[in-house]
Amino acid sequence: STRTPLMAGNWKMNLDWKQGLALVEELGDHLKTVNTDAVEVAVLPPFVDLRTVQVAVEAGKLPISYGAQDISAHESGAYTGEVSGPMLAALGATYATVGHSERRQLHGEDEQVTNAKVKAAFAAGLTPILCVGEPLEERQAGKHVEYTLAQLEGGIEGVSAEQAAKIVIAYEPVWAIGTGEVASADDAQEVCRAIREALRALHGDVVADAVRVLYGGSVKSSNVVELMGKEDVDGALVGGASLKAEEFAKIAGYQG
Ligand code: G2H
Repeated sequence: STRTPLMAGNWKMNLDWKQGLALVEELGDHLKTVNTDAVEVAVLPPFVDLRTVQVAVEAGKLPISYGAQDISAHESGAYTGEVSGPMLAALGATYATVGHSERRQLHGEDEQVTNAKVKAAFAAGLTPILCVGEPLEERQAGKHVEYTLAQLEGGIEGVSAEQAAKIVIAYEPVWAIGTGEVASADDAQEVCRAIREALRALHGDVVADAVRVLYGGSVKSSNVVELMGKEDVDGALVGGASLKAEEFAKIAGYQG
């Protein structure tokens, strides 16, 4: 396909700014052996690390894009503790992660909030990485595709075709997150394909063929090649394995 693969490292609530700086610099070193024209590498640090990452990336001209793990649904004002899209854009961020299952499960973010955050990201010129994926019960009931597509459709409701063409979707089955249990490459392909076909039905071929659909959930250098061999898997959202520079660079360099 013509889609440039994206490997995005979700640091979650790990690494203070000094540790984050060390990781980004080390990652930059390891990426010297990776063809970064053929794969985009991104990190998603905690908010308080973003300024440090910006300075390190600019100073070292590192082939790393970056973004946030969350974004406020609001543009500015009396929203104590929140961080806005314009603030992230001012840091040179490319991405804002929206609707990660940990936000949905642990912070009560529903479909409406997720949709508002997707729109807030676009309004600030950021690319949302919209996370979707089913819990174990839905998978066991054979409802994983239906459940995931409902999250997708709720998440992008009211988004224009022009915006939709830029979005990144991350399929993360909840039962595969941080558990060491990776979905099989065929399972990932099944849902990533269904996501692309749903986008095709909603917004047509141009959008469907442009959007990058990532797989997330216990991705490592040992399973990334098989996942990336699937037609509709355009990259990975990597948690635990993105905290080690050498391992994450190996994931980015999966093409050898
Ligand atoms: C899924 C993933 C990254 P991990 O949450 O978002 O984390 O790779 O640790 O399963």
